[in-house]
Amino acid sequence: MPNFERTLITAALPYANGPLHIGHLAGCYLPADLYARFKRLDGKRVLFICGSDEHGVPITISADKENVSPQVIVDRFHALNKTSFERLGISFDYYARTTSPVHRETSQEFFLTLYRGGFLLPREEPQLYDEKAKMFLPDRYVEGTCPVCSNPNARGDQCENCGTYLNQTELIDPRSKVTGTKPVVRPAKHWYFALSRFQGPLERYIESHRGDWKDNVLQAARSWLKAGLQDRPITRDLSWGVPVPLEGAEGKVLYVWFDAPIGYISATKEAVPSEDWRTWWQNDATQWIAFLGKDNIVFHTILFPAMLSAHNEADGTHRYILPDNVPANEWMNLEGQKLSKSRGWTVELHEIIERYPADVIRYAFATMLPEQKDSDFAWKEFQARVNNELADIFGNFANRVLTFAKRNFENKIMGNRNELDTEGKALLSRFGEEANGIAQNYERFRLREAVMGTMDLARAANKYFNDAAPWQLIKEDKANAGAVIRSCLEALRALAVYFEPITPEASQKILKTLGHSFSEETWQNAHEPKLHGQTEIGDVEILFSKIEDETVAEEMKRLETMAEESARAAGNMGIGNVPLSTNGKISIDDFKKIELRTAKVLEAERVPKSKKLVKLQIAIGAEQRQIVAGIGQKYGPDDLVGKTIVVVANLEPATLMGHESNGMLLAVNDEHGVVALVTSETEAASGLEVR
Ligand code: B3M
Ligand code: ZN
Repeated sequence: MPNFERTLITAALPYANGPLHIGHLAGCYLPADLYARFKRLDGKRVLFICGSDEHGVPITISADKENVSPQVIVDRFHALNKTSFERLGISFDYYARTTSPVHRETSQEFFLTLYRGGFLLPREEPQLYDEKAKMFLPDRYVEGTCPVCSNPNARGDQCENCGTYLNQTELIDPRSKVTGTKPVVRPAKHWYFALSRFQGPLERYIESHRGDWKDNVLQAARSWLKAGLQDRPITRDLSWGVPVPLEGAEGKVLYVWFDAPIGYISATKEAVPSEDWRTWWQNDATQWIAFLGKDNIVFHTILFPAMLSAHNEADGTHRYILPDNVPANEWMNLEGQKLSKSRGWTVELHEIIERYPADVIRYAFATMLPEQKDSDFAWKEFQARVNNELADIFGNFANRVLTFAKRNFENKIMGNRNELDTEGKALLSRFGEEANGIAQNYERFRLREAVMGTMDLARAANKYFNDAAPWQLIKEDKANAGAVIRSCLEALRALAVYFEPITPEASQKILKTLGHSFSEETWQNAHEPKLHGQTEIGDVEILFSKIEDETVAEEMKRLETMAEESARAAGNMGIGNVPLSTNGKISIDDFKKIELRTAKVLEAERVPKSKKLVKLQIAIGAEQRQIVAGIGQKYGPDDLVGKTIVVVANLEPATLMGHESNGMLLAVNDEHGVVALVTSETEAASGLEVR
């Protein structure tokens, strides 16, 4: 590996249009932070940059929904996400915003350099236009059927089902998300980036990393290259964004994927004084590691490298570096299902940090990173990791050693740094060797393994304490017991260093208790004894509390409730306590749109892992179908089979905790939930109309 003088670490700039969730943490921000903290301990100069991506259609769509300006949205979520990161101990050196003046200027300059270099060309191309709203539709304002996989809800820029990147005019049966009407095709003028010219250079760039990049990243980049690079429009008809700095481009802004990555550069300008930003971006002795989630891979391995290369050709004096590595992760699922905000199947960062200490979250997630393939987050596993590893191994070792030293050696660190017993010395030199292996895992972005390896060191320390049995030894030979405890205290100090990337708060606490500071510590010298004899040992706190079974049950219940509420809000399972409508009266014709019918319950079973959901097979006349209802706290399967209930028969299907529901049963609710089913008074046949 070349000898770099400094490491620039970027983490994808999250859209400031909603709260971040655990998938973001595991996919990008925790790995980036583990790596940044490791590099700092390894004595490297590090600049760790992130910030809010405050442009783009996801933000204008959120603003439209709430009927507020985009600024209101980005102010809210920039603050929320920045605070979540701080509370989780994500150690960004700078957290920027792409609405800043420096960013606007930097991206306009970048655009103009490419424009003058002949890399941006105007073109008139057919685009979808909403005649009712009188506007051209940016990609995410259009939905339609995917030409590749026939998913009926593909977006104008990408089909989320098969992952294909689309041109909006390729959508079959497009619909405008603004008015719901079918848009027409009209020519629109935009500037196109000459991406196709970089096919060869990018192929060589990607293949030059075949030995050091992760397979998933190489594959994503190669599949784009294989399809052949096309010139891409990089301007949009929108009012929110960085204005295109050309005459005749009024009302147009830079495409968010053009300005967002430039955000790393403008953030650096804001983070470091004057011209220093160039040493981070335009110096071959800088190593740049770009952390991001799976869906951002092509933008960081193809589009942005091409933009930087174009800038290099156009500028001539200054040369930008390209990413040295892009260690993107796969997805993290939640309790066996895809994370989904709209389905309420999510755990948001600002919430989880209210309930658990940062270190506990960091450790547990670090053991479950989706590095090679998708991983699954389960609350039971969270509990097991925290209780059986973090608390029982690392926490327990710290507690036993400190308590023993305080009790038996007058509250002080005994002896001096040369007075270790033989096994204690062996333990520390083993630490030194294994730390090299762990460092290699960090460098190769095998962070899960690095974390497991670190926990193994704590395991070895515990074993050493058990084998040495100082509580026995002290009865016979106090000096020898002192040497054992001195070894344990040095091992604890070293563990605090090795665990710092994972559990920074606990590591600080341990060193403070030992009257020691990080300034004397590096990854390489952590195994060398350093504690000063006679130092007073501070108060001993329990480092990690265990997670109770009830807490896990509460988390599961919270998930279920959220999933049900989301389904209800989406109008698919109208069980709830809704105030009576006062003004929003509907006509009899409106009411007739709702098809209510009697149905016979044929079979019923509880949905696994859910207290509330019951899955029913029902007959509506000759037709048989499945519905899922949130009535499980009042009704069990046996109460239901054979009943004649009333269902909304013409409701769009919905999926609840992975089970399809084809209709909704009617039930009486109070504020605690369901109190009674609506049934037919006589044993009516099923399929009859209810009105
Ligand atoms: N905001 C996409 C995302 O949040 C985008 C990343 C920009 S990184 C330059 O997934
Ligand atoms: Zn598709």
